[in-house]
This record gives sequence, C-alpha cells and structure tokens, in this order.
Amino acid sequence: MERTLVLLKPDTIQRGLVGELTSRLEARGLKIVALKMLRMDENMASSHYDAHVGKGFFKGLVEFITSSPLIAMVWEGPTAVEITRNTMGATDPLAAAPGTIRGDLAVNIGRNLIHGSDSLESAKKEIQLFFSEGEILEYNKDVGPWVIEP
Ligand code: DAT
Ligand code: MG
Repeated sequence: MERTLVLLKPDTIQRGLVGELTSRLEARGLKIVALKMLRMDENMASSHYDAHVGKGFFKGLVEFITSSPLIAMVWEGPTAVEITRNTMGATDPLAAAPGTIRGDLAVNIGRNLIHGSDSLESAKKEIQLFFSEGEILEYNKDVGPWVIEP
C-alpha cells in the first residue's frame, strides 16, 4: 500500500491547527500508520530539503523548519501521495484552491503549514529520514471498504 510522509510544520503547532489538519487527512480516508513530535536540526533539515539547496529561500526555510517542534506522520492508502498533495493545495497559499488546507488556512509561502511528499520515490526517502521500520504500524481499519471500494 502506498505511503507518504507528512510534516505538520512549526506554524501548525504554534497556531493550534494540529487537530484541524490531521482531521482533514483522516476524514479524506487515509490511514495514519506512524506519528512523532520532534524538533528538526539543521542537518536533518538540509537532508529533507536537499532538492532546494542553493535556492534563495533555502536559508529561511531551514531557519523556519528548525525554529520550533513539528509533527511527522506517515499516512497510508491507495494513491496516498496524490491524495495528500491535493488536500494540502498548491505550495503558495495565494495560488491554493479554497477547500485545501493551504487555500483555507494560510497566506504566506514561507508559512504554509504542511509538507507532503511529492512522489513515491521522495516518500520512501523522506519516511526513512524520520521513521525506522518498527515505528510504522500495520493494522486493519475496518472502515476501509466504506471509503474505498473493496
Ligand atoms: P511543497 O512544500 O509544496 O512540496 P516545495 O517542495 O517546492 O513545495 O518547497 C518546499 C518548501 O519551501 C515550501 O513548502 C515552502 C518553501 N518555498 C518554496 N518555494 C518558495 C519560494 N519561492 N519562496 C519562499 N519559500 C518557498
Ligand atoms: Mg516539496
């Protein structure tokens, strides 16, 4: 089953939106299989955002993501990567559609609340950065057939 990494970034915790964001992913029908709270250090941030090294916003991005604790989660489901990305909305909240997390709750690209892996390949890499295999739990959620056709 497809898995994706989600970060509820420091602004989500500071603004008291952890429940709201988690609820939206949960209500969409995805299954949560891992969760932890941590504060990222510079090394971890550089590793997680290695695709953006050298870009103008990189320094600010690392400062922001390491500035306060965040919540890391793994969500599972068919097309979990795509479902999470379209529930989040576009990177720039000004371009994000109403009804999406960023389109409803954010206004600034540097404070856009949530991270979600952008492909299966990056999901695999990102999940490994935050979680060991033993921290990802397998279980049945009996509501499955009511959300996803069996
Ligand atoms: P996403 O988080 O939608 O996957 P991304 O991977 O392109 O977006 O960029 C990672 C984060 O970096 C993004 O959530 C916010 C920040 N960022 C991206 N482009 C930016 C820009 N032009 N100015 C400021 N911050 C930016
Ligand atoms: Mg990205």
